[in-house]
Amino acid sequence: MIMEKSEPEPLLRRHPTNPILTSADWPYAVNSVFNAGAVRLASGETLLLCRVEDCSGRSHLCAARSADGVGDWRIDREPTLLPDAANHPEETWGIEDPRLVWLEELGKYGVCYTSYSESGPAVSLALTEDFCSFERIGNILPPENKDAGLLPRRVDGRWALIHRPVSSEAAGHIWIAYSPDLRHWGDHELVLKARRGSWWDARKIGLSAPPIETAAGWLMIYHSVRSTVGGAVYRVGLSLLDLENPAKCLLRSDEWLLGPETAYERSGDVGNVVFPCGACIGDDGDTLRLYYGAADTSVGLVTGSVARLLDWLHAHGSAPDVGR
Ligand code: BMA
Repeated sequence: MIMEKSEPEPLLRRHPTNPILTSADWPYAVNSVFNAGAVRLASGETLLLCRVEDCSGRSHLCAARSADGVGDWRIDREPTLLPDAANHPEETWGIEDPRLVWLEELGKYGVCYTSYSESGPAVSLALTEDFCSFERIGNILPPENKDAGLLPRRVDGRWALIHRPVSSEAAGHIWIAYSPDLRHWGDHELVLKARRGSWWDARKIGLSAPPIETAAGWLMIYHSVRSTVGGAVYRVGLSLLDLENPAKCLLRSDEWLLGPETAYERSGDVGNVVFPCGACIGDDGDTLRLYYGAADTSVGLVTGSVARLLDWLHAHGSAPDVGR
């Protein structure tokens, strides 16, 4: 007898209207729209700050707003935040991959982004109240570093920033830094190492959306870059950081949660890439909307439940190797 293969409810479900945003939706000519940061505004609307690659190959950021975070996007008619190479030479080759957080203490949103300098990618920070005007704090970590995101509140009196420097062996691990004022960063600590060998998250990993605060700890969604003879494959997994000491990783997932499967994830400007930069939580406090760049070409959306993700991580995760 042939047994039917049962399909359990996936932990992350692709939205049926995926990809939810593409270059065809844009009010001005662009090559591609992907790797969007996400935040819920006070009005309840969802704002995506998308990485938009123009037809010169350089990227800028452009905001799109929607009542339900799924459709009817209102897209800024012009770029929202352009590189400012005259005042910030580290932005010469564009600005990319924003991660957004609401900083309650300041009454402002923090926007961490990659500034693409002639010396390589670096981490920059800007603040905004409305995603119309921005106060650039500028380059906060030098090249080569990217995949940075702030925690939304101070931990033990200091701001905390997740980031991903690249070492001389071309390995990329996830680190944390602290600051009294968002400008001066130090006390760097290694949080999570890329695994080695055939693991899904071998060699290079980096933050996806900024960590989500839960009673169990900071839920940190992260991406991996696996090198294969056919090119790199970008996938997404989970980790959990200690609430009061986020440098301490409690658990990491042994398996990936999301990988390229659909046509729009498998092929595009850079195929085999799912690359989330932003997540929003619904009014129920549990529904997760995770926005990701698909093949460096469009924006996809997957939904899930924070409680289910945590249960899964506890059942299928392991304590990380803490070797420095
Ligand atoms: C990473 C970043 C992302 C990009 C990904 C796949 O290194 O540059 O912006 O989506 O590569 O090309």
